[in-house]
Amino acid sequence: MKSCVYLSSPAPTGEDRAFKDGWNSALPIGNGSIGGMVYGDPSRDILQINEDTVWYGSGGRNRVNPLAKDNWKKCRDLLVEGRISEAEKLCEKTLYAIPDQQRHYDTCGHISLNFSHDSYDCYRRELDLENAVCRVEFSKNGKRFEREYFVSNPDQVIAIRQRSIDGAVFNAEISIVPPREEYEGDICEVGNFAVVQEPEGGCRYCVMLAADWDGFGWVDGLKTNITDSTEITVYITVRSDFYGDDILKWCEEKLKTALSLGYEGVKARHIEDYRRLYDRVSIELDGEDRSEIPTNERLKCAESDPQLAKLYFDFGRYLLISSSRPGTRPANLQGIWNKDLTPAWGSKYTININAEMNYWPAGVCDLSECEMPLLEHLKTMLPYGKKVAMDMYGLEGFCAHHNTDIFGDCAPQDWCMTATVWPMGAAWLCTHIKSHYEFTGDTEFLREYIDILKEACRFFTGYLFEKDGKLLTGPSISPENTYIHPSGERGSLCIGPTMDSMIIREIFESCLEYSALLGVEDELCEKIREMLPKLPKPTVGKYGQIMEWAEDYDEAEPGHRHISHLWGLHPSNQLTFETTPELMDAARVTLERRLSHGGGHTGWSRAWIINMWARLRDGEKAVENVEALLKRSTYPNFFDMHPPFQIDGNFGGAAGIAEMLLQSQDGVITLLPALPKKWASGRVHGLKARGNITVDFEWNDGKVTHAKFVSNLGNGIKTVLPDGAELKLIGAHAVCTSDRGVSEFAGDEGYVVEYWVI
Ligand code: FUC
Repeated sequence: MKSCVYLSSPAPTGEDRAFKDGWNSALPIGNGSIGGMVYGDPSRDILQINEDTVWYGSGGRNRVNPLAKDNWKKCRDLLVEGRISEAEKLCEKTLYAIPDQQRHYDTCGHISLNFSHDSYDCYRRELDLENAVCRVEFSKNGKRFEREYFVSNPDQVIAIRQRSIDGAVFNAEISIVPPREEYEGDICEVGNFAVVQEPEGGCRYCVMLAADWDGFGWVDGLKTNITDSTEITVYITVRSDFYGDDILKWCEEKLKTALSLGYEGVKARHIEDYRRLYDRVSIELDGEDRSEIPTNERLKCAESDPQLAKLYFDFGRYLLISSSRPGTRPANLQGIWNKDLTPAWGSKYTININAEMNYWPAGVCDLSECEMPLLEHLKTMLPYGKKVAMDMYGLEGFCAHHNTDIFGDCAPQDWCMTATVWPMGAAWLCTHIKSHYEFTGDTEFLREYIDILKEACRFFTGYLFEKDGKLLTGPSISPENTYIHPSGERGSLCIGPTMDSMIIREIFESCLEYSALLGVEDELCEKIREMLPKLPKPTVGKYGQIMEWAEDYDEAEPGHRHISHLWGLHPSNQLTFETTPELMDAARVTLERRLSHGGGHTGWSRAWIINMWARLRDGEKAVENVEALLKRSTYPNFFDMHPPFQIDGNFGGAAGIAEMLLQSQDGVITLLPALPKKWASGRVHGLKARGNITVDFEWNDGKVTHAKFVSNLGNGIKTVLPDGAELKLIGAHAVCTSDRGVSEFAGDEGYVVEYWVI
């Protein structure tokens, strides 16, 4: 079944809606760096454009509050004494950064495409996820027209072609529309361009356009006019001087190459490049084919349409490949797609869940190279994070708070008591060093990143403090919740929230494991080894829940969207049925409690919940939340709705769907850990398990009938073989079977374990 988002009308392009809700019906295209939103109107079309380095202002600012160093421990002492409001007042005055805002992501404006197609019928618009091409079809007076749009990674251009299928002629007027009033515009050898300067010392960027046509055409300022044509092709490119390029020369070269390759040449290279990544994985869930119903209509009946989950999964992979490629900036809160000059939350990187969630599908979907921008960003952050640790806390090591921007700013963001002072951002990001390594097994990568991990650990060796024999963080928060103190006071600032200890445990343990593996053990490891036993373990509270804070406080908002204290369940594996069964029960109570109070009301929160139910091996609850994500938190263009649009839910949802089909977080590859009855039969090809193991399998009536595991690096494979499995081994041998029924295999690089259940 073809994987495509299909809509039966264009996105509204009228002045009052185009850059408001109309945008949520436009379809995203991108190559990791350059992005476009396709409205697809036959007559007055819009392509809204972005480039991943076009951010407002410049970097290198030191926003740390100069009073912080002398006061953060006073805040801590007040919290220990239970003097919460005094602690929060002191925090506001001394720990909040000045100014409070990091830099934000911007739009590059749009391309307006006016055609002589004022009346039309037989309209269809689709985003073909298999080829990353957006296609619009319509008829005028019985003559058929087709328009295609894509963004090429090898050639760094947006390509748009409109052609008449029946040889009818049309006119077109195509204009570059910069987002700001001030710009330099001109014509050049290949076409025309606009250069815009971002305010406050920000980057300069160029939007350049070249067109190819039959008929008659001329360029006039930012406008290209074409008459009596049967086929026109438009190439657009965008480049900022973030990388220090001569942007006009760069753009001209890209457009010249595209013009000389021609539309079919550029398209063939684009599809080959894209499919190299996309075709690695596929999932099929058997069921009725509803692909001829517009996708936005199908969303309304999500509970009877398992194919939508497959489409959501494919769309998530499409978005990752289209917004994050080696060498680009990481996908931000909106990936690369943003229509605003002042976007929600700055469309930057919120690192108390959102930016990390963007990369949850990378490993399992065999797209680990698309995760590199996030990991590379740690290198950008490191010098700033070390300065923040020193200037704000007087400590060595790497510290970031709950946001970062393209320049790697690590100082606190916003003046917001529930979010701002949380020194865990770098640490959470560093857990991606572990997950990236687990999926790829790439020790060279680990060697390159171990020092960053160590710097994040080093910060906590100085920062943690001992209370009643436990090492705690503070002043911190449990993102972004508020507790009720036994005195009746409400507070957010606290000491020792559960998530902090879980994250620190993870980076400490990784640091020890990888230092030993790489032979780079040092004094820091010694220190960590002493400290680890004193890190608090998760505790069960009065409702049978995992406690969110160091004390069993009630939550002011029991249905809060953040479920930070289940971080150990997902994304981490500190809670498992095998090692901590009583905590798994408590995790279930925690989740039920959140949901019964209205949890999951934002798209990303719902997506996290899917992953958590999958880890709790409850397929019915997981699918209920997949359906809720589709029905309540998805825009017509399939973008995740926070609201407004935020891409994390798309990525978290895709990861959750994979998590329902395959898990490997505890070293054992489990097939169908959380399969709902509705997904009774299907097939998976190419998902990755930790250890760099490629997995294919098929199931029928909820039971695996065939599975194949390829150990790409020769790492051990552990899995439970179903009763009656007929085994075939290539280059492999069985090592042992444990009392839990886990069979273990070993072999040469690329060895294969395959079985059938007849
Ligand atoms: C966190 C969340 C919000 C939103 C923002 C970008 O602060 O609590 O819901 O996703 O990030």
